[in-house]
Amino acid sequence: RQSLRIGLIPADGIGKEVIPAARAAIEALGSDIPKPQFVDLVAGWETFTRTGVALPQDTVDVLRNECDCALFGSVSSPSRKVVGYSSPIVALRKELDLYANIRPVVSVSAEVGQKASVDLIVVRENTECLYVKQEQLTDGPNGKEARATRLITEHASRRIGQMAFKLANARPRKHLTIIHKSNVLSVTDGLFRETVRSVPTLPGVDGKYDGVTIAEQLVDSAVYRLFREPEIFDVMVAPNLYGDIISDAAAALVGSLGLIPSINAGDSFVMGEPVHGSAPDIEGKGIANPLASIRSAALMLRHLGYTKGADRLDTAVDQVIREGKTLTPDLKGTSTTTEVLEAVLKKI
Ligand code: NAD
Ligand code: K
Ligand code: MN
Repeated sequence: RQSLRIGLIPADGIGKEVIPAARAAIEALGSDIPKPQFVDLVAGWETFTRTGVALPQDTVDVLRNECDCALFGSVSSPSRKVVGYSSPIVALRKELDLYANIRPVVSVSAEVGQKASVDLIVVRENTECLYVKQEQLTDGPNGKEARATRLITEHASRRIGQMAFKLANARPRKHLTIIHKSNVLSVTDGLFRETVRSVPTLPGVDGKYDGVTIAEQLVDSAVYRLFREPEIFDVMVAPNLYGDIISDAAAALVGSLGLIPSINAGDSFVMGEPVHGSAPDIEGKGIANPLASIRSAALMLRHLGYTKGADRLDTAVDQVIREGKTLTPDLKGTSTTTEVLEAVLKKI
């Protein structure tokens, strides 16, 4: 590959502050990766208020036809229902069939309030569950009634299960925990659980996952154990909503959402994305933590096989956290986004 075409979709709020930092970090890698070519693309709430569409078709087409990968910032989705609006990130994950959301949560320094020995990956199913967004509001005999469809398919559960086994098998501990609530939701979560469990018996697997130990944990007690003994978890695989919640909870153990990266991965495309949202409470102040986005760039590069570039980004971020001198206020520091970026660039 001569060049690496990277779509950039900062979207809303602090996305506009942290995605440029990730871009600068990638540019600093020089010849460790093919020459990056960035393509600026729009989506989000601001795009919606300007144009009436949150995810322009052009953005999807350019990503599909002209990009090798992408970085997404964060959207400001309103909590109330707005006619014609629907979350562009949820739509993008579906449009590009990015069925796996992979979220590593790792502690590197107790100094900045990180709970020791957290080293886990949340593998979140990214296309279905309650996020199919089929909701109805009707009038019942005693007032309004709201319903939502929760879709769990064998197909989606199997491919996320395969992804989780593959990731677990590549880690030293090789331990996989299936998160569900099938004591109550025996049909939907039951299907998820059984399908993931059956991955090692699929044709073609041929004992590949014999070394992986499998555990299960109900989602509520999983959060409890996550806070009390996070070291028991290695890879956690979960349906969409549980995975969303568990990974935000895990972020608290390492000090800040501003540290947690993710990739949205499919079989033919990958999009890096910090786990956090648009953070309206700190938007425009120049103090958003850029490290989650830089780590997301690293994760994206690693997924594409550019291990050396990814390692350099991760090592630089870890060094800045360990030194503890240049940190944003979410990590009890006093530095700005730009100062943290500069510190990372120096390490790179
Ligand atoms: P949030 O992640 O935006 O913020 C939660 C808290 O964490 C806030 O106090 C914020 O200041 C802090 N925080 C988050 N990222 C930070 C960073 N990089 N540096 C420093 N502090 C950081 O979650 P929220 O407040 O629940 O949601 C705000 C908006 O973001 C909503 O409109 C929501 O829909 C949207 N959102 C979007 C995504 C996405 O784009 N995938 C994900 C979550 C939330
Ligand atoms: K985000
Ligand atoms: Mn979330």
